[in-house]
Amino acid sequence: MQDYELYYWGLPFRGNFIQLFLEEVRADYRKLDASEVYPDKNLNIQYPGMAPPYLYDCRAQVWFAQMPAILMHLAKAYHFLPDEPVQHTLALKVVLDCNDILMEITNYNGTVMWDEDSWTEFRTHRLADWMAIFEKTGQAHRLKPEAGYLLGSRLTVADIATAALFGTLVHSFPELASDLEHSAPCVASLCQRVEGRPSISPFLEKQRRELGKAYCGGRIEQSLRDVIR
Ligand SMILES: N[C@@H](CCC(=O)N[C@@H](CS)C(=O)NCC(=O)O)C(=O)O
Repeated sequence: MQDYELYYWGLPFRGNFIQLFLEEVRADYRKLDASEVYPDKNLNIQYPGMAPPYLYDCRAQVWFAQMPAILMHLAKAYHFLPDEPVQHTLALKVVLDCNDILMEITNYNGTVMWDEDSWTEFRTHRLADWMAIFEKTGQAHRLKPEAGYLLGSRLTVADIATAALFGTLVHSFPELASDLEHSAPCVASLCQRVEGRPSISPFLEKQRRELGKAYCGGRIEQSLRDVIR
């Protein structure tokens, strides 16, 4: 029996936050398709969530939904939280910021499709501000262009989440690489360092070979592709 089962679609979007972490710690896990649980069996699990990702902790025999909760569960188990208690809260704040950005970039899970004007407004203001928020957090912890981590002296869950967010975004939409470079240059290179880690890069190479530039899927990804250029 492996230690974890991760249920997500064949897409990076929210799943990669969990999967990059599991790869980094070389966890013994199985990735299964979200359709094994969602939507039909969703209410049958112990602590149902509204939507994927789901993590089943096989040893504890507990189901978790909600990406930030899953990531914090793993971070505690593998000592991937910063050492200072105040920084624990900051790590959670970073993961929640990431999840807010996922929600915003998909226009609230595809509730409304992007058009040129709404996308330009979002890209120029809120997305740029979000990037600057990460850069400022890193600078407060001595993140430099060629070295350092978002919350201090060692790799934590906040770095994995940051790379899963912005690394995936600029891979899937290379047009946004210059936005990240402009608003958050140290974060841009942090993402490259995390993605290049020996534990993570073989996974990403294989995933990107198989999935290409796929991001969140569905009509909302198409709408993003139509407006990003
Ligand atoms: N707040 C949840 C959001 C989960 C979520 O929206 N999942 C998306 C895929 S990334 C989905 O399948 N949505 C379909 C739905 O909400 O029914 C989390 O962070 O895990």
